[in-house]
Amino acid sequence: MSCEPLLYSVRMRASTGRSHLSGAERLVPADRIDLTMKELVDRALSKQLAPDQIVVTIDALGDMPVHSVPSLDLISLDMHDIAACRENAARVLEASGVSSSAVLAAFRALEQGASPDGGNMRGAMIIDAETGERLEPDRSRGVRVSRFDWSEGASERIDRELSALGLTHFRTKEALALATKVAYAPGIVAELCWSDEPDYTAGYVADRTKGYVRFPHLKHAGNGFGGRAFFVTHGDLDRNVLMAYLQETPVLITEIGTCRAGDGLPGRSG
Ligand code: WAQ
Ligand code: MG
Repeated sequence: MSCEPLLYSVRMRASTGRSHLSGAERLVPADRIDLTMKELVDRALSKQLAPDQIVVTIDALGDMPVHSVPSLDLISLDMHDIAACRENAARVLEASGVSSSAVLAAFRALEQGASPDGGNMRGAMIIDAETGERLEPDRSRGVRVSRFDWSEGASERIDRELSALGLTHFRTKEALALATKVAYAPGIVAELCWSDEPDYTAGYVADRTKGYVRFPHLKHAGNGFGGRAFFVTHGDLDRNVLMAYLQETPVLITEIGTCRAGDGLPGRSG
C-alpha cells in the first residue's frame, strides 16, 4: 500500500479506420494529467500512419488500493543472431516452468499473427504453461494490461539506468513496467513478448525471479508480427482473478531493480 497522492488512470488509444494503431497506459496524480495527455497524444501522432481517431480516457482510481512493487531486474543480452536469441529465450522460459511445446505454440502464434483474422492481437494471449492451450476469452482482443506506471522518482531512476545501457527508447521502459505488473499476477509462470513494430526487433522473456531478460533480435527487421504471451499455471488457474488483476488492479513501481548488460543467460557464465 502506498502513500502516493490520489491517482488517475490515463489511457490513449489511436486508430485508423477500424484498425488499432497505438495505445499507452499511465497512472498519474492530478497535477500531471495535462502533461501526460500531451505526451500520449504526441505519441499517437508520431506514428507513420496518421490516426483517424485518438481517444484519451481518464479515470480516477478513487480509494482503490494501489500496490507498490519494485521493477523486475533487467539484463540486456548482447546476442546478434535471431536463432540464438529465440533458442535462449526458449531456454529461459523452460527454466521458468513452461513446457517446450507451450513455448513452440507461442512462438508460432506470434510469428503468424495470433489473432484469428491473421493479424496481431490488441492484447496478450494467455497460454497454459504445460499444454500450450490458449485460454484468453477473446482471441483477437486478448487481455489488455492496464493501470500500471512508474512513480515519479522511480521513473527518473530507471531512465538513468536504462540510458547507461543505451536503452533510451520509450518502448523498453514501458515494456519493463508492463512485465513487472504481469510478473506479480496470480497464476503467472512467465511472459514472452516481441514488438509488432516492423523495425523494432527486440523482445524479452520475464518472470519474477529471473527478471526481464532482453533479447535484441527476436524477429527480422521489416516483420510486422508481434505480441505477448502470458504463460499461466496448469489446472488450478482462476482466469477471472487473473484477468481482473491485469486489467484493473493499480500497480505503481516505486523502487527499481538492477539493470545490467550481459552476453549470457542469467545464472550462467560466459
Ligand atoms: N496489454 C497486453 N498486451 C499488450 C499491451 C497491453 N497493455 N500492449 C500491447 N500488447 C501486445 C499486443 O499484442 C501488441 O501487438 C504487442 O503486445 C506488442 O506491443 O526494448 O513495443 O507496444 O526491451 O509493439 C518489447 C521490447 C517491445 C522492448 C514491446 O510492444 C525493449 C512493444 P508493442
Ligand atoms: Mg506496437
